[in-house]
Amino acid sequence: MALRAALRSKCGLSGLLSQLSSRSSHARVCVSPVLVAQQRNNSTSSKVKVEFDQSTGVAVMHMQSPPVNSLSLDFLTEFCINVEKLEMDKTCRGLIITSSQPKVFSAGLDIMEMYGKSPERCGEFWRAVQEMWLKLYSSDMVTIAAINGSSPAGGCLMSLTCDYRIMADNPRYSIGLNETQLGIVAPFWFKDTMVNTVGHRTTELALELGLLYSPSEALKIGLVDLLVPEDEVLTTATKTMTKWLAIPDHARQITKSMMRKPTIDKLTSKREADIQNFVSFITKDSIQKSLRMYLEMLKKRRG
Ligand code: CO8
Repeated sequence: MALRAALRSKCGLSGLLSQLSSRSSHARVCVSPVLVAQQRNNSTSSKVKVEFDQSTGVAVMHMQSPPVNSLSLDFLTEFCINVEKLEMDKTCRGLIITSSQPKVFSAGLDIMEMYGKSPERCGEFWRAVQEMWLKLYSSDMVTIAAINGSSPAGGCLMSLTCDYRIMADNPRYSIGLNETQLGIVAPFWFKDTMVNTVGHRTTELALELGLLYSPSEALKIGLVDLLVPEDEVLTTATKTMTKWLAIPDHARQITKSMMRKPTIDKLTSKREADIQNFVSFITKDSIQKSLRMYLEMLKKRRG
C-alpha cells in the first residue's frame, strides 16, 4: 500500500526512496559501499527480479509474474519502484529488461484491471501505466528490451520505450499494438512512441488493423532492431549493451532527451486529462462488453 501511495503522491517514488535510503544510511557507516550498492540493487520482489552487476554497471530486470507477465497495478508498482531505484543509483548505467516466463515477454496490460473495476481503481491503474512509460521513456540509463517471447499491446509499448530491441527469432512469437482487436484504442502516447520508432504510415496501418507482427516482419518494419536465436537473446543484449556504454553518458543522454522530450512533455502536460479519458472510455458498457468477449475468446482459444 505504501508503494501505491507513493505512486499517487506528489513527490512520488523519489520521495519514498529517499526516505528509505536515509533510513539505511547508518548501515553504510560500517559496511563496504560496494556491498551496500549491490544489496540495494539486487532485489527479488514477487513479480520482478533485478540482478545488478556493479563491475559493468548493468542491471538485468527479469519479469516473473506468471502466467504471462501481464501488467497489473501490483506489477507496475513493483516495476516502477525497481526502475527508479536503479535510476537513482548513478553507478547503474544500463538496464536490460527480459522475461522469466516461457514463451511470453509480456501479455500487455492486465485485462482484468480494466474489466468490471470501479472508475477510481481504473484511474489508479492508468496512472501506474503512465508512470511505467514515463520512467522508461525518459530514463538516463541505456535500456535494452531482450524480447524472449510474445509481446502484444502494453508489452510492445514497454519494448518501444527502450533504446534497442532484440527479439527471439521464433515465428510463434508476435509483437505489436493490437488494441483495436480488443475493441479498445491505443492512446496518443502509445501511438506517438510507435510513430517515433517506425514512422507514421506504418503506425497508421498497424494501429487501425491491430496488427501483430512475427519477429521477421517486426524486423522488416523496424519495430525490433535485431533477431537472434532464442537462447542468445540475453547474451546478445549484454554484448550490445557494452557497445552502447562505450558512448559517453552525457552526450548520449542529451541526445536521447532531444529525441524524446516533446513526446514526454505531451503526456506530462495532459496527464490528468488522459486519465479521465481512459476512465470514461473503459467504463462504457460497450467497451466492457468488447473486453468480456475478448477474454472469452482467450479462454476458448486455450480450450
Ligand atoms: N491480461 C490478463 N490475463 C491474460 C492476458 C492479459 N493481457 N493475456 C493472457 N491472459 C491470461 C489468459 O486468459 C490465460 O488465463 P487462464 O489460464 O485463466 O485461462 C492465461 O493468461 C494464459 O494465457 P494463454 O493460454 O493465452 O497463454 P499463451 O502462452 O498461449 O499465449 C499470449 C500468451 C500470446 C500473451 C496470449 O495470452 C495473448 O495473446 N494474450 C492477450 C494479449 C493481449 O491482447 N493483450 C492486450 C492487453 S491491452 C493493452 O495492453 C493496452 C491497452 C490500452 C488501453 C487503451 C484504452 C483506452
